[in-house]
Amino acid sequence: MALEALIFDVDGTLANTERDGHLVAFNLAFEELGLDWVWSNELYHELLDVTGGQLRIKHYLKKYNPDFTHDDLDNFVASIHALKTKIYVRLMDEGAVPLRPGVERLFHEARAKGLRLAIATTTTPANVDALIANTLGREALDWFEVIGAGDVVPNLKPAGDIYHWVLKQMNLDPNNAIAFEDSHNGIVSAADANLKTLITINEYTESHTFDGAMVILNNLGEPNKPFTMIAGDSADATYVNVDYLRELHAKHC
Ligand code: XBP
Ligand code: MG
Repeated sequence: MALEALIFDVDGTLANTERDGHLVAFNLAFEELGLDWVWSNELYHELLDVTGGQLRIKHYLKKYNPDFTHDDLDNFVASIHALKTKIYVRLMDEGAVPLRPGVERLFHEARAKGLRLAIATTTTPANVDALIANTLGREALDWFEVIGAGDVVPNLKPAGDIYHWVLKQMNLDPNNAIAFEDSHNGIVSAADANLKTLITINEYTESHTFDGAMVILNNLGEPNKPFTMIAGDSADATYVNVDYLRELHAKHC
């Protein structure tokens, strides 16, 4: 089985968007709407167990603010979330969040070597556009054969729906691809679609379990800034490049 494609999660994998983008945007939206809800970094860490912004707000209300009531909660939460998305896009336009180490380098090399690229995320499509356009340039959106985001599928991660959807759009056998994820929910989702996964952890996910991961790294690394391997076979590589991915793929897929 040859390696043909790389499928990337977005939040926490391409960039640390949760802390510097989503969390900031949620709090600004609450403030703008006159709500006295303030999510601390610690609270957000817990709330991240629930994927999808609207479901996360509902989870927050149920668990941490049970006295709050509203006649039409679904619409109210949808309106908060719409404002949060607007604010998030503005933050990205202001250049709030850079890509994580190695991400841009790997995209360029993978493209040069003919690998197919795709995205599989539970975030809102406008957020993906804003991150990519503001870090790599708007034309980089065309680097991805498929961008699977948000509610194109009924169930968000950890359900496998989004990875199944992306594989179907690409007419791709999971054995010919690698997924890139940062979280437990992410790897569970990818595994449901029979994809092997490379994990780069971050501050919110370093204590997660990643059963079945090919390798767990602190980040993808750069030639002058090696990755730290947290779990996985030792390798000669010090940063993730296409040769290293082919080696991992041959071993695991
Ligand atoms: C991302 C998410 C999203 C974002 C917020 O998970 O769970 O909900 O936190 O974006 P993953 P929205 O990295 O696994 O894709 O508010 O647009 O949902
Ligand atoms: Mg993620």
